[in-house]
Amino acid sequence: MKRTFLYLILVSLSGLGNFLFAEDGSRLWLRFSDVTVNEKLFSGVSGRTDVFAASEFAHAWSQMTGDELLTQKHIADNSLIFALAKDKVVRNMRLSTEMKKLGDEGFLIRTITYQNKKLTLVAANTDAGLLYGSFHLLRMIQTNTFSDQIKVVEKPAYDLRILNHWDNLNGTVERGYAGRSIWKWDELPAKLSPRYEAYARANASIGLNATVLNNVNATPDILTTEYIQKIKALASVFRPFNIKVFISINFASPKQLGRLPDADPMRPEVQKWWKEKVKEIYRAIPDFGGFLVKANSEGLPGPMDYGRTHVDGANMIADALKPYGGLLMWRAFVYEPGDDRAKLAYKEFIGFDGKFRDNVIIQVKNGPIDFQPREPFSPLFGAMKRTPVMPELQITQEYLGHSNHLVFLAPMWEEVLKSDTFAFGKGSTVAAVTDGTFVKTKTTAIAGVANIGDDINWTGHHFAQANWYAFGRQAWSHQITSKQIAEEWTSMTFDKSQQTTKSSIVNCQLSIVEILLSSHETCVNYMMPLGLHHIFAWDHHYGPEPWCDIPGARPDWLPKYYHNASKAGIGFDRTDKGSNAVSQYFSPLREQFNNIEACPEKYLLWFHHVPWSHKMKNGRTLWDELCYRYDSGVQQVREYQKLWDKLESEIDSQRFAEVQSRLRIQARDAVWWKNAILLYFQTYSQMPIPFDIERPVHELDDLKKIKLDMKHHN
Ligand code: BDP
Repeated sequence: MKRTFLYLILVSLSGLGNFLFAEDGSRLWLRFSDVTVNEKLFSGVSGRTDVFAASEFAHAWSQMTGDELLTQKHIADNSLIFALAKDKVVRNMRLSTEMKKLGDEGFLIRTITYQNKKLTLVAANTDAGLLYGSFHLLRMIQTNTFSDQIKVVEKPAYDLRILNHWDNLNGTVERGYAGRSIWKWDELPAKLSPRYEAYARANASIGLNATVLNNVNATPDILTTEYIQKIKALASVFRPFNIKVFISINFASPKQLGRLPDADPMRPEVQKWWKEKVKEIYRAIPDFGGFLVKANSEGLPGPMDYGRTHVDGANMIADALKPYGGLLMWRAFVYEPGDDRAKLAYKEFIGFDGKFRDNVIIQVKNGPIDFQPREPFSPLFGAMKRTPVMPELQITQEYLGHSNHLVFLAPMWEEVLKSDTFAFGKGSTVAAVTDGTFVKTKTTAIAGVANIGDDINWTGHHFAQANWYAFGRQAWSHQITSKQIAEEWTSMTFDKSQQTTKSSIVNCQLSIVEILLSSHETCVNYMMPLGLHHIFAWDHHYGPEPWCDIPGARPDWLPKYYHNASKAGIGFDRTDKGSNAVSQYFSPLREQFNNIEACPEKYLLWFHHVPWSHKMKNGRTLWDELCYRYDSGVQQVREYQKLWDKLESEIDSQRFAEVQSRLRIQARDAVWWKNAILLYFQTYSQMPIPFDIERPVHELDDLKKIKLDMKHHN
């Protein structure tokens, strides 16, 4: 990485651009032309003017002001900048320990007074740091937090902040709800869609620095010479934005592509095949990131097909990547049948702790099952004490209403990252056991499964952009609050779409933030409160199907496995009297989860099978509480509809109408969920729905007949 040092100087601001853009959501949160810059401007870029950060800043600047950003080349009176560059203020800073601590991607932004002028300085050790610093400064301007007293020092929590695309080479996207893949494989490498650069810019603006281009359910084709050329073309677009490219690979590739008899990791020809393939990739893309592997999971091939272990398979590929500094991300999403599914990944991997090469990192989903609306954290976090582990979050809303429901996921991820594992005593949060604080590793990382497609607004629902944004911000800083993220995103995304007064903009933004911050809990309430999980419709996971029964299906793919409803009660007994999944957690959590009185109610039915008449902390019976939770989920969505409708005059008509229409779907779906779940479970509880709650408007038998045509949901 090039060592560099740059400072951007804003003495004051002037000018106002007036560009007209369609309000179709395509500009994401980078709506620079809508920024009101209301002071007088003098700006300069000094140091190396060829720095990419400077051109990105200039790009935004010209949209904000309608003016070109002045660089030292253009400024008639550039003596100030030259003098500053030579001045001891800057020289001292260059050498300061503070600068050293910034590492490769950190930056500082500071107001200094120089020759009686207030200047804003962005400084970093590398081009990448400057890029992040410049976007941070832009964000301050966008969110009206720019001042003449800035003192910001930032560096990222994780080394690698990665989007995982589940994009197939045929252009479809697994669990994608925003159109087709943005990667136009047929056109690559010759034709580069302008979307690639826009994608890279958006990622850089929120601190993301890596991408896995293709689905974890990978086909061997991605490793053909033809595809390597296509990947190379994408990598060249992303490189200036400091984004490293990774791909998912299929473990059986040596057999299928290389025509070897098998893909046994102990077979020398197999090892050689991987070495050659990796060499070919690095010849084309010297800064290639590495591979992501889903092996022996959901029918995919892996080392266990040959009586080998995950360690054998991972280390073999890691050895091929090692000479080039490549990283191998190996997924722990495995659940060979045989025990409570929530225990399987831990059981499989815990014995491998400390046995992987140092360029292997284990990718663990946030919860032990599968990206449910709410899960306790996976017990693998903290348990692997000598192995790098990276959290995998799901940005795409597979289990949270696809792109029809407005659900802001930052609070869910914040809950996970801030959960205490107690692995190294109090304070060993999921964040701290994965960011290098407790487990010393060469590389730390966090991944989010992308929700991006080729829809004009990128993510299907306009508000789903907030989840892409939030993932980037939390990957950069796991200490940032959901509230701060919601406020930032809202003020960058819904700024001055209409010519309204300042106070109406503020009110509008307050309403949006209010919706965002409560929306995850709302969704949990109308889908799966109190620790319920996986009671979704078969396969597409949209809508309720707690009664689902597919003859011959794996039991742990069916809702009944998880809810266990009977006349006696409901929930999965994972206590020491049941599957004993609680034993995979550290004390005092395992005792807490094990004890029905101490277990947090949000996880009650995750860990316990509970009688319908069980007394909740608020004095209600479990059955009544369930009814009220579902009902409050419905009421909350209705509230969002009202809040949104009130904003009509504040929001551009296109985005207003599109969100309004999806809120209607969400409200109907919430009623559907409530009716389906309560009517179905009532056949077991045989208790009345509390009389102050709105009555169901469906018949259970009709709800059971619903089979969705998922074309409408993709
Ligand atoms: C599940 C999805 C499936 C993915 C799998 C995975 O339903 O489409 O392939 O996870 O993460 O959530 O591998």
